[in-house]
Amino acid sequence: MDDNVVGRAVSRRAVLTAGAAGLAVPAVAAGASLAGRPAGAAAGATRKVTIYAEALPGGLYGYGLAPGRATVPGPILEMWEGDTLEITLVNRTDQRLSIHPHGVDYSTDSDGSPLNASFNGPGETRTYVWRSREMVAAEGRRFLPGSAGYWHYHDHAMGTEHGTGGVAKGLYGALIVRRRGDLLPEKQFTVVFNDMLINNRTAPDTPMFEANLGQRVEWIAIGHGGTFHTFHLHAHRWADNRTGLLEGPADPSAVIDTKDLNPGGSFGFQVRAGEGVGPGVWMYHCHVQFHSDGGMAGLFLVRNADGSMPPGAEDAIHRFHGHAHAAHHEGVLE
Ligand SMILES: [Cu+2]
Repeated sequence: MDDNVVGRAVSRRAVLTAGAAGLAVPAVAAGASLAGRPAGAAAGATRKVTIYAEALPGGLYGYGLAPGRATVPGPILEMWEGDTLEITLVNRTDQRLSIHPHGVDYSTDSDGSPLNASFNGPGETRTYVWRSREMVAAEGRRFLPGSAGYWHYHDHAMGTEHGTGGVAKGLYGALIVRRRGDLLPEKQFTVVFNDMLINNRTAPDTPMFEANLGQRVEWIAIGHGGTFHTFHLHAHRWADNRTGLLEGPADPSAVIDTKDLNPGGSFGFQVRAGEGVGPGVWMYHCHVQFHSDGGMAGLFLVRNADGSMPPGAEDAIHRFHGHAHAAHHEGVLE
């Protein structure tokens, strides 16, 4: 029964967090049963998930958890450290494509690369197996790291041997491997800096993420494309470690509000929305100035604790939408 609970929770979280819109995750219900599990109780479990790759309007492609539900970015996939995720990828496109993970273990046939003949031909279904492991003490006072982390997955076969075409067009998403005992968020946002785009969109059409004051929100930041970036979130800070949370008063992690976000890289963190600063409309953006001016910016709306709009928020959102992101508007309109 426990395995079913966890399996269902994983897929529900993935379903409910799919897409660029930053939808709410009722993780309190799903998470409570997970958080209460004895450490290690479910280690070694195998979960199965089916993912559909589909063409989307505008020349984009996306991954989804049901036919007709593909999004950019794809669904947030989560696993407990020590568990295995068995992914059946259904290719509903006329293109060669795959799914290739970062941060977990896999055999060459689950590599997702044409090099290893590991991809779905047009219309094909193929299974990929991702394994994770817990940290273990090894000889020589060494610790072999576990798999826990904020990782990501992406196509590695469309367009080129490296999936450059698929990544450019939206075949990417977040992969979270959690360590037992990790705090679970109430909301999750995936932000992908992909060349000069955020989630393949440009301001003011970038996602506006929303939370109520005090909610525990998790950001997963991923870099793609051929350009280097810096991710910045206004008015919030996090610890530069695995979780973004200080482990205690002696935790030596630097506390930051900006972090490099480069192709292939990823990180994540949790903050309480508006903690110490209150509700309001806060920007997230690339801090390379010509990138933010060019449209690499979006909004984090922190509502009042009761969900109502704080003073000035409507005006700020309106200003953002009327903003002069001139270069990009011209590009979009052409
Ligand atoms: Cu940038």
